[in-house]
Amino acid sequence: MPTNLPPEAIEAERRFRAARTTADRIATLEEFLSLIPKHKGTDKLRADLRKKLAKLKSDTEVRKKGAVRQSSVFRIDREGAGQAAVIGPTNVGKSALVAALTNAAPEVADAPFTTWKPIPGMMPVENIQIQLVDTPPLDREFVEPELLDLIRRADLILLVVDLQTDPLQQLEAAVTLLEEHHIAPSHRQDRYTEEQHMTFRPLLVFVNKNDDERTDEDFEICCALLDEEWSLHPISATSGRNLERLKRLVYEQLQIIRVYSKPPGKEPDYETPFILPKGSTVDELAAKVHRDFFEGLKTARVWGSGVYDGQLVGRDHVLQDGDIVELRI
Ligand SMILES: Nc1nc2c(ncn2[C@@H]2O[C@H](COP(=O)(O)OP(=O)(O)OP(=O)(O)O)[C@@H](O)[C@H]2O)c(=O)[nH]1
Ligand SMILES: [Mg+2]
Repeated sequence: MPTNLPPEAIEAERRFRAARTTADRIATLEEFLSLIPKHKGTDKLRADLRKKLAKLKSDTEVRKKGAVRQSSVFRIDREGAGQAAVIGPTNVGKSALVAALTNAAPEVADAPFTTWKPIPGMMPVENIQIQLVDTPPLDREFVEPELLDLIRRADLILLVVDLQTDPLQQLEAAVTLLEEHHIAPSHRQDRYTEEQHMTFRPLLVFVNKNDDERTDEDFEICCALLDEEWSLHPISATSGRNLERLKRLVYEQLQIIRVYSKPPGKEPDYETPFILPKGSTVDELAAKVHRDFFEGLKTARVWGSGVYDGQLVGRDHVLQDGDIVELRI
C-alpha cells in the first residue's frame, strides 16, 4: 500500500480489511476507492481495487440469482436481428460506444475497471434492431470464464481499442487472450487446425477516440504498421464520427437479409421485416412466417432483385435482402 494516501483513505482501508460480510466489503471498498486521490501514482492501486470490487459484485449477483435458479449476470438473452459483444481493454470507450449507439446507459468513467457486468442495448439500423452488449474489460490478470462464454455465444465480436493508448498492442493482447481461450476471428480460420477446437466468430476492430481530423494521422500510422489481414475502423464514441459506418459494417457482418411478407392483394409490412440468414429460401421464410405456410404452401411470388415483379418462384428459390414475398396456401 503506498504511504502517501490521505489519513481518511487509510482509515477506510482499515475498515475494508475488517469487514466480514460481502455487503460490508463492497460498501467499505467503494468508500475506500472514493477517498483515493486520482493521479498517475495511484492508477495501479485504483485499477486493482476496482477489479476486486467488480469481482465481489459479480460474485454476489451470481449467488443471489443462483438462489432463484437463474443463471449468471453474464447470460444475456438474445434480442433483435443479432447479438454483438463489445469487448476490449479497460477505458477504451466500450461503454461510451454502447451508450452512443443504443438505448442503454452504461456508466462511462475515466477510472479504469468501471464496467463490471455486461449491459445489453438495442441499436437501430434502418428498420431493424441489433443487440450490442457492453462488457467488463478483457484483462489478462482478471480473465472471467463467463465473459469468454458470453463472447463465444455472440454472433459477432466488436473489439474496441484506444487510439491514444497503443492500439496495436491492445489489439494483439486481446487477440492472443481470446486465442488462448479458443476463440478466433473468422477471417483467420486458415491459421488453425481442427485439434485446436477453436470457435470462430466474425471480429471487427474499431479504433476509438479518433475524435476529429487532428488524430487522423495517428490512425494512418497504425494502419501502416499493421499487416494486411487486419482492417481497422476509426470511430469516436464521443463525437459520433463514423458511427453510421460502424452500423453498416455490423449489419453486413451479421450476414442476414430482410424479407417483407405480403398478404395477397395487400401492401407489404415494411415496418417489421422477417430476418433470415443470407442464402435462405422461400421454404425457410414460410417456416418462419407460420407452420401452416410451410406445410401448405401452394405458390410464392417475389418482387425484388433478380426477378421480374411478382415472379412465381419455387420453394427452393433463394431470397435477397429487401425482397417482398407473397405466400399463398
Ligand atoms: N476523446 C474521447 N474520449 C472517449 C471516447 N470514448 C470514451 N472516451 C472516454 O474514455 C473514458 C473511458 O470510457 P468508458 O466508456 O468508460 O470505457 P470502457 O471501455 O467502458 O472502460 P471499462 O468499463 O473500464 O472497461 C471516459 O473518460 C470516456 O469519456 C471518444 O470517442 N473520444
Ligand atoms: Mg465500461
